[in-house]
Amino acid sequence: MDPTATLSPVDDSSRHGPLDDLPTGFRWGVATSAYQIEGAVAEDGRTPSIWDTFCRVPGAVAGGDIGDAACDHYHRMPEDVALMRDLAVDTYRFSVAWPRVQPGGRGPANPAGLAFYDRLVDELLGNGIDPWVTLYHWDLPQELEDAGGWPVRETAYRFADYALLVFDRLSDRVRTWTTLNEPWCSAMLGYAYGAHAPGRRDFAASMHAVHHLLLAHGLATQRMRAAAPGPVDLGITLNMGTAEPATDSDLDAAAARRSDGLGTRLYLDPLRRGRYPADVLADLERRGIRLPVEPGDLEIISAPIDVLGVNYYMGHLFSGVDEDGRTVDAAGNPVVRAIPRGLPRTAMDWEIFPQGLTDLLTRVARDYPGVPMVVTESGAAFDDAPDATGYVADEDRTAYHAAHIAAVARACRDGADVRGYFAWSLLDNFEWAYGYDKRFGIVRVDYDTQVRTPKRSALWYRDTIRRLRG
Ligand code: IFM
Repeated sequence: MDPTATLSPVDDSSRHGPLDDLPTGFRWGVATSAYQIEGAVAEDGRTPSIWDTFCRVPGAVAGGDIGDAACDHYHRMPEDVALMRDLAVDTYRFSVAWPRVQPGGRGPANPAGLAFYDRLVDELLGNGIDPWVTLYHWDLPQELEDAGGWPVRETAYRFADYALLVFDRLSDRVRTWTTLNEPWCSAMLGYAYGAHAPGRRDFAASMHAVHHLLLAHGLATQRMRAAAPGPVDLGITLNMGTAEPATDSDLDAAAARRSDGLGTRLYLDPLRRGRYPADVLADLERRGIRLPVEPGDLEIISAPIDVLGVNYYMGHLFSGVDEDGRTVDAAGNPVVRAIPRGLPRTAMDWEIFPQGLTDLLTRVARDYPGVPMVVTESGAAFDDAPDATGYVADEDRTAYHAAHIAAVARACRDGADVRGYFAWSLLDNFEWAYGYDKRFGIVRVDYDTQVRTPKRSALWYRDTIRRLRG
């Protein structure tokens, strides 16, 4: 199929509910991250990140996949920007690779590394696309992990220095800055569960990482605000879901509270209220863990932000009882078990629950008012079946985006201030520990040839954007 062909517009109003409630000026974007697409890991002075190291650990990543080439975006950037222009998106959310810009995580900027992002920003602006920078999407310089990583306070100060190097170079052209992407993943998947780089399994260390990630955000935010040459929008992106009790039992209510506490309130409370949630601190205390908070930290962490990025993929019901009827696990901690709703699932085995996005956005608007939100990631992996030309008629992914955009519109109707939706992801890419097998892109990447082919979801997204823009 000719990928430039116009599809007949999908009638969202009958299929998924009205989109009229999306506000004027709503941003339509696509998102990626550096390690997942760039490749060129040893070029122009870039040094290894924790993901370069982790990928070499036998069994850490499915299929032994590595990010050395990824989507070769580093060499194909103008082609990828042209693709975005053809898809009619107005915003591109990308991340900057710390070890490309500041090899080793300390000292001066690497001019060749910064120059890549300089060219990217110019290319975007030249094509009428607004650049949206994420400063950290999980690629910590390996040297900083060797010095202790996020569980160590010093890493927060190193991040603030790095942030300023990028900000000084790009803030004359970039208005919107996200400090961290999904600090929950950095802390929990990286330091508690060992599923992501650096692959540690130490719950206490992960809680220290939470505090230092938030401190890093606050320090960088303060310094960027002070250095801003003009108006800027500063913020952070959190991955959040919904957590509801599976039944009205006290045990299930406690399980939902614990999940919500560690997944959402542990981040939003200090960021927006300047304090950690008392129930979470008490739970941690019972496990002998204290957050390493020093005087003044919470004022820094709660520095005002201009936008909150929301990444949503799923919502859960929780039970406080395991399959065998136990209420505490082998380590003596209360059971927190996700209970399936019986909904259709993506290739990640994640339940598809668009209403959860409405619920999440309205909840955040209610409990943490005063800051606009943008859905900085929403998307799904499916087992794509390309035709002979590489085209994927991904009705499943198209329906996923349509349903989640409609969910955003419902949240806006219910009073949430949501100002954009970014599809995750522009391209099929390196899906971390799942390797290249899980494809989230609205554009297919043939990893043998690096040919990009817009899927049906991309064409639908383009047509929807054009139609809603009027
Ligand atoms: O691919 C990731 C992305 O890097 C962060 N948010 C979730 C996506 C899908 O797992």
